[in-house]
Amino acid sequence: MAGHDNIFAAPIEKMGDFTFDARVAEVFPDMIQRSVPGYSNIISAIGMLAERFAKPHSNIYDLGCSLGAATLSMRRHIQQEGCAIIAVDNSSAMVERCRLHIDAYRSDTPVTVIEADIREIEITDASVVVLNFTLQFLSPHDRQQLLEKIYAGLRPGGILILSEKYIFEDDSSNELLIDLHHDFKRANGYSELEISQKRSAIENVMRPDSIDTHRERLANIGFSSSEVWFQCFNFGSMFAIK
Ligand code: GEK
Repeated sequence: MAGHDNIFAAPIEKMGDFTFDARVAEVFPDMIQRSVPGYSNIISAIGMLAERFAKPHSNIYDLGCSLGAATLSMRRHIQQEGCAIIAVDNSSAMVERCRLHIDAYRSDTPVTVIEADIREIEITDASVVVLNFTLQFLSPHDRQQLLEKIYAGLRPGGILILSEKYIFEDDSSNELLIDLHHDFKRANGYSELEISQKRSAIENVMRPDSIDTHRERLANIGFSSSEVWFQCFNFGSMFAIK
């Protein structure tokens, strides 16, 4: 069963880079709830957006699905017939547990959980694509390529839901929003040591973009519109429509 996240609670002598291993997968629901402001609201709204945008006989992708929270929310909401959800993650620990969550209930909308790198998979005939806090783990070059592939695989009128941690160009605003995020973590029971050790571990594997960078990149790729529909501190979610 899922546990309490105390991965960074004790002093760590040599800080390795953060990886999505079995230890992380085990505590992931607790970790993401206590670390990402608005996570549950975003998951619920992904279901609502999928209900609105899913088209009959189309594919729905959840890229970097972790334990499948967005997939489960979409599966609950989608009413169109013939939709297929494809959930992808390259962490075997996540995929193994994700399959257990998906298989716990039956539904009319089939879900396939694939262990793969999202940079390698094909995206075809999609009406909805979700990148819920995943794009930020790729290099800038790979972000661009993945978004181009998603655009090419989306049907006209299809939606990309893109949730990310942001940086802000104005230094003092950026620091304030980071501080508020750390207050949020403290309020959720993380200690100073946990906050600073997690920050060091994640800094090498996650380099956030600004909202402007996201919007410009999406427009340059060809998306007809994009908008931030949720933001809390330095975390948020956008949609982009083809
Ligand atoms: C949620 N969307 O709960 N290929 C496949 N998966 C990847 C790759 C890659 N190249 N890089 C990272 N991942 C989820 C939360 S977590 C966000 C997403 C976080 C996977 C990685 O294994 C992890 O499961 C996920 O992306 C990021 O709605 O932990 O901050």
